[in-house]
Amino acid sequence: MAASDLDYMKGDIQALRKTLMNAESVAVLTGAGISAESGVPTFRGEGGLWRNYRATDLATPEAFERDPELVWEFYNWRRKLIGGVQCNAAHHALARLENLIAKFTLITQNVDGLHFQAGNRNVLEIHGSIWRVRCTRCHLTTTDRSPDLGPRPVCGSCGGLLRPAVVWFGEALDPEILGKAVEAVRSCQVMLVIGTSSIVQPAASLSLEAKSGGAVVAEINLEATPHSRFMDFALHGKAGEIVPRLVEDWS
Ligand code: BJW
Repeated sequence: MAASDLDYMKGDIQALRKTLMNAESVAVLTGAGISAESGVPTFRGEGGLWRNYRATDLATPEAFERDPELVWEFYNWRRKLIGGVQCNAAHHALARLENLIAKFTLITQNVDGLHFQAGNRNVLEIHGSIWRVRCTRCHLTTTDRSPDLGPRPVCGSCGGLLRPAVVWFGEALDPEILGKAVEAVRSCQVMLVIGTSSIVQPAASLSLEAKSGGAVVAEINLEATPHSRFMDFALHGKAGEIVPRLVEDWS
């Protein structure tokens, strides 16, 4: 670990665990890093998807308009990959945390559905879900867990071209879901920010909202992020090792 990363490490696991044990209202924001130990690639950093693929070719509405078959190839590949992985210790620990806290909201940027699979209930999927598809003609959204939808899947209702029901760059997040996320972070006592590079907006700003609302904010990440300096806790390590320790031995 570089000296500059160590500079931003703040607090320790036991102090954060105690802070959580005293909290009645907790919000959590997760990103791709929480699913990395399950075998789901992240977007940025070592092994990240955007190292090998250009986001502008695959995750924008313009890319889909230009070449829907290329975009579907990318999403079918990810559906097969994600469909074969299991939740890891960090997902399971957050499911346990939801049962320990009176008011708990899990906001995820991930589209993999692993938080639901682990047993969390109050989950806001702010970037959508890879397991939902939306018709580009009639806008009907349906759930489909087939591993491969083929190169040009069509709507069972109107025959229009289907697209993944995820949020691409340049698209607005669902205002109702984003509104619930903002409400959760503004009213929480503690916010955990786990496995996100804190680069993509508006998700990245949620921890700043929590901080300005008076919450204790804690980052858990392999490395420092642009937000580490604002955090009350910045714990650097694997989510699958740190998050379970936060929910150990609550009496
Ligand atoms: C571990 C670990 C382990 C690894 N343990 N840690 C303001 C300023 C500048 C730009 C903008 C702005 N506002 C909007 C923008 C534009 C854009 C944006 O933010 N661009 C930035 C790149 C600068 N935002 C948007 O376009 C958004 N839309 C929007 O704002 O619309 C406005 C609008 C209003 C009204 C009308 C129209 C428009 C939409 C953003 C959508 C993002 N979509 C994607 C794809 C989703 C679908 C899919 O999955 O295919 O979402 S991109 C990708 O990035 C994905 C992720 O959810 C998102 C965030 O990535 P995340 O989760 O942080 O992953 P990584 O890989 O970046 O980081 C992983 C982290 O984990 C690293 O830090 C590792 O260290 C760590 N890690 N292993 C712990 N084991």
